Amino acid sequence: MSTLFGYQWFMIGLAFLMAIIFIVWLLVAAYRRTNSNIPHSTEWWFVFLVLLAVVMAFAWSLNSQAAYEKSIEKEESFDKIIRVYEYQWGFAFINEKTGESSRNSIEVKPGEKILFKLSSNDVIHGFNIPSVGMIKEIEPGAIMPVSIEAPEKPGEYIIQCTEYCGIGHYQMKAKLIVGGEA
Ligand SMILES: [Cu+2]
Repeated sequence: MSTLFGYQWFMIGLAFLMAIIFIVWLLVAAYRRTNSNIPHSTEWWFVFLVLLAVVMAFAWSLNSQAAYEKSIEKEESFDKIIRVYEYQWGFAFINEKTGESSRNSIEVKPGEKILFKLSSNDVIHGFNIPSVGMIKEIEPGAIMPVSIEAPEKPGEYIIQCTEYCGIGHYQMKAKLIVGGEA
């Protein structure tokens, strides 16, 4: 997390430095143009732009690398990462680490931190777990990450679609089964 901040400051600093160099260079060029007959070369513009592009590309790659590492680190802090495919009309769950899959029910442990990666196979669906205050709309073609903390009390909790998605909408429900030891 702190590394990302570091890179961001690095980039801001770099942008400032480049801006200052650019302004000084413009002033020098303007001074030369008005005060002497030294031929003004356009090659320096080109060199400067290439240099700027290289430096910015380098900074950008550092920054995206840091963002990538941060996202991995963030995912590792979850107890479970579950891909959720919503379709007309139901829910399919796949555990990203173990490959375990289930339909219309998902088993978790009390208090577990769960990252759901939601997607829709067809139309707009909703993803609602009233017991944990989760409600999200999912459009086809996107993967939407949402996280919950499983209820502490073992039992069955409802997961349901909250966007009207056709004739089967009212039966589009799944169970969040909380059981076992945390
Ligand atoms: Cu639906």
